[in-house]
Amino acid sequence: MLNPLPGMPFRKGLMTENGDMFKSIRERGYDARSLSVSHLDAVKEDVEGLYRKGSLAEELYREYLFRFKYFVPESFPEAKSLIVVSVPQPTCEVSFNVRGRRFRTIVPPTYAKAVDVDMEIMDALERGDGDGVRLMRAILPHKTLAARTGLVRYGRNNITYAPGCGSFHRLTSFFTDRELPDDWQEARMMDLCSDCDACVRACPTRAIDEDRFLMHAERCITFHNEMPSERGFPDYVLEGMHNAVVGCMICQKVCPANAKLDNWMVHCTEFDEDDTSYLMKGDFSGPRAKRMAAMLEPLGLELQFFPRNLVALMERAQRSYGETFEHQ
Ligand code: B12
Ligand code: SF4
Ligand code: SF4
Repeated sequence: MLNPLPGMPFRKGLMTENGDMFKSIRERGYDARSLSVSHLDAVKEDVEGLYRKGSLAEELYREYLFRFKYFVPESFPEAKSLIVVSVPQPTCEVSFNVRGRRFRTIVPPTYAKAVDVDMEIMDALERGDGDGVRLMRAILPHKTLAARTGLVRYGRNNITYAPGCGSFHRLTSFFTDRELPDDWQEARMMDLCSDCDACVRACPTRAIDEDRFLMHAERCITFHNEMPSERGFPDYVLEGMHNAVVGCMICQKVCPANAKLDNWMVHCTEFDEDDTSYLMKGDFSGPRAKRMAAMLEPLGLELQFFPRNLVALMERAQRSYGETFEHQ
């Protein structure tokens, strides 16, 4: 899910009369906060301190967390602040076709259009600033930054929640040469979680722990279905647990803070019989692979998730619903 934009150049801002950098962001229904780069060591300690204590699984750290860069980029020594942005996103419905039947499933919020969203935010920030602001995407733990600025609060499921869109939002962060308000504060949990344990009970792999706030991310279905297909699933990820082409929505679906968002879904893509059978075969050599990868990319999907994730979903659907494939 780390999706840096390699080589993204600095971009010059546009001139406008309005100096409010976040105005254009908020007009789009997004929200943003800022913090001083002087907190980067503390952000590092928030994550690395847990690693040193042995609370983060080695594999999780190796796959995702070692990549964070908790310093002002060498190529951007003028960076003074960090901006963290929350972008509401719906669930994406996708359909596959098998033997004359349509199989409907989902891609959870935040996978689709990651690169487009970052570009759009940079444009909006430039427009809002109106005075040649410089921006560079930050390779940092966005939830930590967002919670540490009060932009979001953590749920017990370790996902963050923003006002108005619950957990259905993507996070992204940028370095900037602007001196912006320093919103630094303690990370907080949602009030609702004090009397609730719905996600703890619902998580099928027991990744969310009753006794400690930090989840066991290495047990999360998402951790396994984001890995290359040839890895398969561990014994405790059972057939009936799969519920999305990638990721998992169970702990967000049961959450009362998302009650009004459960049906926030847009239809994104349909794969015809030919495409579906290509994905199910899992032989991605040859020129067709490139075309298929391009078709998957806007959804945030990768060829390496196939055929494993689709096979697992279809097996579940067949078992639960017979041959109808009317899933989700
Ligand atoms: C690694 C990673 C994963 C891993 C590990 C998940 C995890 N919980 O860390 C896996 C592959 C499992 C994963 C799964 C998912 N991910 Co992910 N993932 C990331 C990534 C790359 C880094 C996350 C990270 O920093 N983890 C390290 C841990 C230590 O950080 P943390 O979870 O924030 O933990 C903090 C708290 O526990 C806090 N803390 C400790 N004790 C206490 C006590 C209290 C009371 C409080 C308040 C806080 C607190 O301290 C920790 C450090 O700050 C980010 C992208 C990015 N660049 O940030 C996306 C990201 C976090 N993922 C995201 C999403 C959407 C998901 C999924 C929901 C996708 C899906 N539908 O399946 C699932 C959710 C699983 C879950 N229940 O968390 C979004 C989250 C958006 C949001 N609304 O919050 C992100 C930000 C991607 C994005 N650009 O939007 N992900
Ligand atoms: S399900 Fe309950 S405990 Fe879990 S995040 Fe939502 S409100 Fe908090
Ligand atoms: S995303 Fe699924 S597997 Fe991961 S913690 Fe939530 S319910 Fe558990």
